[in-house]
Amino acid sequence: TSIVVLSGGVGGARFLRGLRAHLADAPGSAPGGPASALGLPDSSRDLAATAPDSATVTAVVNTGDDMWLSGVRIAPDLDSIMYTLAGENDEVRGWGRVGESERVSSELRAYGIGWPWFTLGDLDIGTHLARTALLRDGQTLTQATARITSRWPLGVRLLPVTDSEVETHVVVEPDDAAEGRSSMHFQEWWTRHRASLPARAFVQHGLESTTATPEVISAIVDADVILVAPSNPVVSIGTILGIPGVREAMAASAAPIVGVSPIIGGAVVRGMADACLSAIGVPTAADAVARHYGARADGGLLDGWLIDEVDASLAPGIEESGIPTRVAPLWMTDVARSARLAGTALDFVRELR
Ligand code: GDP
Ligand code: FO1
Ligand code: CA
Repeated sequence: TSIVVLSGGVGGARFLRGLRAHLADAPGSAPGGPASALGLPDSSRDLAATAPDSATVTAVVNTGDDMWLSGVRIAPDLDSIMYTLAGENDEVRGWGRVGESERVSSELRAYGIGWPWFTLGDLDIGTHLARTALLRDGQTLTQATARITSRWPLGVRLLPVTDSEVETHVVVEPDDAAEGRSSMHFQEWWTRHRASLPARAFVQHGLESTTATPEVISAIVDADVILVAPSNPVVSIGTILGIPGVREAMAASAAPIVGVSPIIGGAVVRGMADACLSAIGVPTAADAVARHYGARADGGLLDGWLIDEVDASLAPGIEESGIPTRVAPLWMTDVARSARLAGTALDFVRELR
């Protein structure tokens, strides 16, 4: 079984960690099955029953947050997923490496290089240097990512959605808060201004003459299952879908497409995705996000949509819009809960087949 997950950073990373755990624990996991295919330790293969159903997981990852800073290429969502699946992420802070130090960053600040409000941890800089070295040697971001992620047994293949530098910029009011500028890189709007400057639009710079990578297109077209992680619908999933070739590949794929709502009880679980949704006129509600993605039968994205129990009253309304809906606990507060959520999503896919 080939499972493709469209993913942003933290929400996507948590979902992928749960999916990996679910597949490792599934009764069907046999030697040579999901556990080994996913590069997990032997202990997780002990459930070795009979079914030879092996699963591979490929994450198609947003690269719109990426940028050059202080001479290095930074890819926040790829790194969030890599660190989380490696168990190396800072769970409390929500980004970067655990046990991080900031000596290099304070030197850069002293030189006035980089963004003073954006901290590159010392360990994290190791990743950026490695990526930059590979890119400067002529490798694509896809190749550089494969090389960098091979350090850890992630159990998930990470594919940047594109190898081109397509970066998300935010169109804002050119007032004092924006220092007179009418647009800025997403990272400045998100991290420096905490999404507080009203956004008029999100624009993908560098979109001309770009496409999704061949690896992404064939992963999607050949997938047996496609899951849309509970990621930011605008600047994570929206950015992925905006890369030419992705929507066409999704439409062409025979795989059912099931999405998981990042909105629980009419609020974002963490972060400021609500500011992104209001900028594009979508209410912060599980049904509104489903309608925004659209029913696949009507040329939209989704064959199915998972919402939380607290949003269950929305279910009939969503189904009227042509999107079959299931209700499940969507909080990914620990790996076990995330694994159950992933299992529910896969059960739902089976019902839709
Ligand atoms: P980012 O790139 O780091 O912003 O991460 P993503 O785009 O992957 O995901 C951000 C979204 O994840 C936010 O809008 C949150 O609402 C959502 N999210 C975070 N934790 C959870 C959770 O436990 N359950 C669900 N359903 N969504 C979550
Ligand atoms: N988020 C912050 O709030 N402050 C930072 O200084 C910061 C640095 C940083 C460095 C590398 C990296 O990959 C991510 C970093 N983040 C930081 C997180 C990042 O701004 C965002 O949360 C995402 O781009 C949104 O997904
Ligand atoms: Ca992101």
